[in-house]
Amino acid sequence: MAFELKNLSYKFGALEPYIDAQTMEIHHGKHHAAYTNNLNAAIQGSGIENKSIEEILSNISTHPVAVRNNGGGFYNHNLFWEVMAPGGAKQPEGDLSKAIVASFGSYQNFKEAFTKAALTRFGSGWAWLVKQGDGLAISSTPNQDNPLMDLAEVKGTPVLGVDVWEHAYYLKYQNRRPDYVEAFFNVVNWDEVARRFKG
Ligand code: MN3
Repeated sequence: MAFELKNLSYKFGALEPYIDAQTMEIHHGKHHAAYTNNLNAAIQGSGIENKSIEEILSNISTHPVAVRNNGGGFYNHNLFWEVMAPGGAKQPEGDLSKAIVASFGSYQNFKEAFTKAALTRFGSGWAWLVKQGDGLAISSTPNQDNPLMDLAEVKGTPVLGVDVWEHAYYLKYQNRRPDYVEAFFNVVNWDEVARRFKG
């Protein structure tokens, strides 16, 4: 069973004006599609075709770099599309909100720390909110690495991630990564983040 590129659950333009339709269309239809196709090519005949993506990532140090790059790209973008939704900003609620306050002191502190992780990632990569037991941590990873990987510095289950590759924002924001990350907070789907936190 090959890995498949899922359609978005909303239209490419649904996250306007924060993330533009053309960026979404290229990001999903070209970049994510390429990671998916290249992952399938990389695992063909390797004996791991029937493993889940999570299982593959948990042993990623034993696989070729093409599996690391494209398996990460496949997983990370699946998460990214789902932790965004149209309809305006909502803040985290319930157990997730309590965990954010317990781990970072306040929602505002969390937002500042997450933003800093996104802005200080040199070159291409991701910033993450990571579940570790009942608690939460913030990290960033280079390229298409993520916290599920056995070689990640900060390991755990990613519950929120922001793509800071230039392809995620350059058409609308050019070099202004801070503006893009600030805009991202307007489209976070906190219900989905809470679902992932609950596990
Ligand atoms: Mn991307």
